[in-house]
Amino acid sequence: MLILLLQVGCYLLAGVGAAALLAILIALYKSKPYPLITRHKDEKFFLDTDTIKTIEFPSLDDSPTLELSVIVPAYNEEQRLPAMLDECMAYLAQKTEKQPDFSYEVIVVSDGSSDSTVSVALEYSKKYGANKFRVLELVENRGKGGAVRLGMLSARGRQLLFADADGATKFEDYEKLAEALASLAPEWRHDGIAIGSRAHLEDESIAKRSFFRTILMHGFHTLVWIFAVRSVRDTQCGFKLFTRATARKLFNSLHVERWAFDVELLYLAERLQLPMTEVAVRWTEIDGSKLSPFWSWLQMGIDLFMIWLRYMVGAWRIVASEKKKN
Ligand SMILES: Nc1nc2c(ncn2[C@@H]2O[C@H](COP(=O)(O)OP(=O)(O)O)[C@@H](O)[C@H]2O)c(=O)[nH]1
Ligand SMILES: [Mg+2]
Repeated sequence: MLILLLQVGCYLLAGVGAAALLAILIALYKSKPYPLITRHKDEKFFLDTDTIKTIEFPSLDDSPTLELSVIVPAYNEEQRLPAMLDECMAYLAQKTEKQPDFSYEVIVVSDGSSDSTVSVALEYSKKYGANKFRVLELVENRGKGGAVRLGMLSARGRQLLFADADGATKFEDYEKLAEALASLAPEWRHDGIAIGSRAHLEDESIAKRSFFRTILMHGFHTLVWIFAVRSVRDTQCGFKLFTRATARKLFNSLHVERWAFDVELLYLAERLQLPMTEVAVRWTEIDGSKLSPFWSWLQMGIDLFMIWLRYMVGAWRIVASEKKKN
């Protein structure tokens, strides 16, 4: 009886192993070396709320015409978005008062939301005008990475920041990121990334979190370290600032559109040896996260492994480094 059970166990294990291997091989076989960035026709335009006309977004390849673009990915964020936008717009207006040559835009990217995220955002566009505030409505959900990318590709700034819709980071801390970025890259043609970081809050957050979430967090950090990024302690903070030159390189090379996109971005930055620095930011955990603790972490773990494997075997390549060779 025991032997029979052992035999069944071995077959089962071998079956699962073979299925996993097959899945990996299929994933490798189906990978395209460079990302295919799809953009529906309607996703190329924004509504000018003054003239009620649709206007085509500019391209990240164009020369910049503003100082700062803020990209806010938003998926079903009708509840959390207003507080974040109020804080952000108030800060930016105040900054312009002190520094009249500072110019900015905010782009809310609705990631195929099914609630009233788009109409909430359009109210802001009406209030502030489409020069300062634009809404990019994706017709189909891509995941946070996909939404951030399309926002970046439509932006006009010399610097580009992405910031989560829940306002977890104190927006004012952009100031610290901008200072850090300026010391890495004096102008937009130079490369540089300033990464908002919650690493200094780790002990505090462990005290508040459940044991299970703490284990998941350490497991995730370890996987990131093994497979992808070694020089950044907090890869996941939704507050990162790029120069335009760096945004062009990274967002045209990015493959992952789901949660692990931050890790791929930083992995690419390490491979391309782009200057980057982590900057401590103030952070408040906001209720309503859409990351389910277990399944999202599992998906991210698999994504991390696949990022490593695909680049290792050359199934994925870096657009920017190919360009450099030519
Ligand atoms: N869950 C989810 N969030 C998305 C998606 N696309 C963009 N986002 C945005 O990603 C940001 C972070 O989401 P959040 O649920 O607060 O995640 P957490 O703070 O990492 O726990 C928010 O601005 C979301 O609106 C998507 O497909 N799913
Ligand atoms: Mg959040």
